[in-house]
Amino acid sequence: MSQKQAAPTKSRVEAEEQSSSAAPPAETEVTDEINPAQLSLDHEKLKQQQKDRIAKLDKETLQKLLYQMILVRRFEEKCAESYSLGKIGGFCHLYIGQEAVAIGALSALRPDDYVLTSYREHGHAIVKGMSPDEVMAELYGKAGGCSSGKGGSMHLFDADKNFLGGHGIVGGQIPLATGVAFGTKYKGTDQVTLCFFGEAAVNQGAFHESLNMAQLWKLPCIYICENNQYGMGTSLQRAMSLQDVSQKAHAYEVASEFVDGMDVLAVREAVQRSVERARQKYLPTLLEIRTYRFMGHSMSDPGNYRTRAEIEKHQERDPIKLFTESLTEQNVIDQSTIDEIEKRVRQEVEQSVRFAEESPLPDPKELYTHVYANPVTGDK
Ligand SMILES: Cc1ncc(C[n+]2csc(CCOP(=O)(O)OP(=O)(O)O)c2C)c(N)n1
Ligand SMILES: [Mg+2]
Repeated sequence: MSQKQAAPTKSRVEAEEQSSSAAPPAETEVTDEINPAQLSLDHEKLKQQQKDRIAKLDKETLQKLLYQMILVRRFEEKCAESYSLGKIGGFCHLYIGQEAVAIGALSALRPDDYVLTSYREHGHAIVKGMSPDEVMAELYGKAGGCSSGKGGSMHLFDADKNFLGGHGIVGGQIPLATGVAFGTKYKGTDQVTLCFFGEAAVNQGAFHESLNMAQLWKLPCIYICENNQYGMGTSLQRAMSLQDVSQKAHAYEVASEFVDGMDVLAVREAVQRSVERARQKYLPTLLEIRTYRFMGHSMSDPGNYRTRAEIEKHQERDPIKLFTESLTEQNVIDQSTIDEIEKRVRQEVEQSVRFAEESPLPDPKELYTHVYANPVTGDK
């Protein structure tokens, strides 16, 4: 008689490293019912956790994080306005509500680390060091854009800044990032690669193949699932059998954590732990960062798959509002600091629109440059 196999352990890596994994909170189920008392309790609890983290950081770092979140928010509000005016065409996916994820995560990196992400990438690109001018011009389809106006919103790219896109194929960037991490390890550098993707990408085979190889080959890649709970108009509940995304790492013995994506400092700390694991031990990590997008999937989303009440419930935990309140209560900033940040941001965003408006359209002669053609068949 065959011996009964022992139940699989949760994760060998987790057990070894005592990573501070937290289980997703039970109350994450989305309902239309709003309980103001519960909301205010949640808000206070989250603020207290954030305050404990604030106490560990210097004023300059904290103010920079707030400035970056406000810059990305205002930049995208301007994108929405310009899109409605017909100045931006094609697809345009806004990141409003999710800012704490990119800003917290990128604050844990060195400039020479790599970042790859999906089409919801305006914020990642700006925080990785690309100028709002070249990003806005790209959205306008102008020659001054980072991809010479030929890529648009979904194809921001800057190899000099180690920002490798901007990808329109759901999950397409996951194997690419795995390859980038392989490349840095092969060359013997200690750079790490951050790969962002939505929770719908987790159902793609490419995600599973990448995690398997990353752990097997010990690659310094950090997989960040920005779980905003929807893939276009389909909720996570309707599309995924195991909704605790962080648990999927256990199948490959990859270390994982569940993180509150509305707290910029919680994200920063989780990514710092992952970066250390990647730089020092060449080990991958999967982070499930739970967040919510306040706008539609793209600018053309009628939004009839969720209620206004559901959106408002999540807006109570707006990451910028939460961080501003915590910083104010901790005396790190006051109203005059907030006004200064808003003024500086307004000028930068207005400047980016001026730059985009004044930049010429791409020269028609450029039509076939940078276009991939198969050298064997000649297919475009
Ligand atoms: C391989 C592939 N299948 C389908 C699509 C169409 N599509 C574009 S975005 C999207 C939803 C992706 O949702 P998620 O990964 O959660 O990212 P989010 O948009 O929420 O940031 C789908 C299905 C695509 N671009 N690529
Ligand atoms: Mg999603």
